[in-house]
Order: sequence, then structure tokens, then C-alpha cells
Amino acid sequence: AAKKGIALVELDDDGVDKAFRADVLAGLGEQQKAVPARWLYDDAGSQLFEDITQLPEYYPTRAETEILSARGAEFAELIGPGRAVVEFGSGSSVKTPLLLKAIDPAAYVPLDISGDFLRAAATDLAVKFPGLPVYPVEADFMRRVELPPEVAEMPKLGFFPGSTIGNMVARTSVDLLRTMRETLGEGSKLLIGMDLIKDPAVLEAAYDDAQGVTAEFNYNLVRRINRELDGDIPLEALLHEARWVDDYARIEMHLVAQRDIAFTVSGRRFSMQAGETIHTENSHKFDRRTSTTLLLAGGWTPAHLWLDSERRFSLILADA
Ligand code: AVI
Repeated sequence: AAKKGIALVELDDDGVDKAFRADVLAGLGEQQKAVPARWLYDDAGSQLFEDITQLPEYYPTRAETEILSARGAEFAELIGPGRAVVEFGSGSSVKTPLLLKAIDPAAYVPLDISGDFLRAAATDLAVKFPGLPVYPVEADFMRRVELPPEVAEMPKLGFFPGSTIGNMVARTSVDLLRTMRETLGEGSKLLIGMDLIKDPAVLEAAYDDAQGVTAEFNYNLVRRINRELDGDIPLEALLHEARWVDDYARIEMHLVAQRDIAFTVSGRRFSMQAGETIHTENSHKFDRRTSTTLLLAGGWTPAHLWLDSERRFSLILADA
């Protein structure tokens, strides 16, 4: 497993992830400075995201869990037993069991790029469902994945909860949906969570909570850059901001310079004027029409859509 980890992450002579350095240096050199959101999730960032899911303002996790708890009988009827459930990103300890309990699957295949999360999720599930074969696959799900031969003949259900699809721009999410379809094959189904457009004040609070946990999640990226890429970005000069951008139907996270600053990362000089920002994440929100359009563009036909009781979040079942 350790070997596999090395194959997925290419390190340079300093032991730094090459792609991280390349993305940060390229992104800080852009007119609108930006760092891809995937780099928010080192160990500390992943823990902070777990903390975010417990915050009073961050409704998506609770809303989706409510749907998964309440609609088991309908999942059983519409999805049926005997499928191999392929989860894109390791399952949280709460959501996945709710689905598995409802549909009586033939196997569970968690896919994740992080071997550690993968093994933790697989062990957790194996304990909760003693009779269920679990086949973890360490892989980047943005690319086509070769599934284990044991599940080759089984019909598949892809599971992609959390509205993670919303963290991609449309071009990337369509590519991913098409890749998922190739991975899962003909006759497969997809159960996907997509967060809904709502009052901007509710959305902005969900991404800028009173306790400042989301701010810490954003600041952690700067700490990571400074630590891993030998940077001296003055963190105290940057302020977390979550802004609703209506034209793109998305929340954007930014780090806003509070004064003119100059800094070095991996030996390269950068500067920011007061008010200038580093864009660190997009979280797109959907309505019934935009989610339908996105799924169709990705090769999936929506068959059923569920909402939580407060109509904040959608869970969609689609056919390949
Ligand atoms: C992982 N992803 C779906 C989260 C979201 O809501 O876009 C990440 C997040 N960023 C800030 N808060 C949560």
C-alpha cells in the first residue's frame, strides 16, 4: 500500500508534492491569484473539514444525512439489492452505512486517493457490515478506474455524496461524470448529492461560520504553503472571505490582503495590493434545472430527486 501511495504522489528532492508546488507557483502568478481547492485537504485541512460538517451554520451534511435516513425504503425500491456500491471519495462514517443498510448491496468499493482514509473507511464499514465484501481501491477518481475483478459482473451504483461535484467548474464536473460512467459501465446508476441555491446570507454564513472554523480551513492552506514550499506569506495580513457570486451560482472562498504585502514562495517573489485576493475554492449550488443539465451533459439521466425537509439540499438518482 505504501508503494501505491508513492505512485500516486510524485515528490521532488525536498520531499514536496511536485503538483502542489507547480499549482501554487502557477496560481500565485495569475492576475487573479488562485490555488486549486484540492490543496486545502492535507491532514490538518481534512480534520478542519470534518469539524466544519458539525457546525450549526453548515447545513449540507445534516440535510443530506436526513434524506439518507428518511428515504431508505424508496432507495430499496428504486435501486434494488445486489449492486456493487462504488463510492467516489472515502465514505464518511455516517452517510455510507445509511445507504448500505437500505439497499442490501453485493459489495462495497470505496475509491480514494489517500490510502489512509481509504483503509480507515474500509475497516469501519467491514465492522458494521460483517457479511459484505469490501474492496478498497486507492485511485484518483478524476481518472477512469479499473474496478476489482470480483465486482466485474455485478450491476453498479456510484455514490458521490456531499455536493463535492460543486467544488468543480462545469467543464471539470462534466468530465468527471463521464469518467464515472466509463468506470461504472452500462446499466449502472449514480446517487449524487447536489447542494441547492438559496438565500445568499444562509450560504455565506455556511462558509464563514461564527466560530471561525472555515476561516481556519482557509488559513491552513497558507500555513501549508509556508511550511512545505518554504514560503513567508504573512498570514496575519490575510482575511478569510466567503462571497456569493450570483452569475456563477457559487460561493467563492478568498483570502483578502488587508494591506500591501510582498512574500516569497519557493524562492519566487510575489506581491499583493490591499484588497487583492487569493481565490481558494468554488462551491457551486444548483437548482433542479441546472443539476439536470449538468447530469445530462455528463451522460446521466436523472430518474429521481429527493429534498430534505427544509428544501436546502438535493440527492439525485440517475441512470447511465
Ligand atoms: C467538500 N465540499 C463539498 C465542501 C463544500 O461545501 O463545498 C468544502 C467546504 N469548503 C468550505 N466549507 C466546506
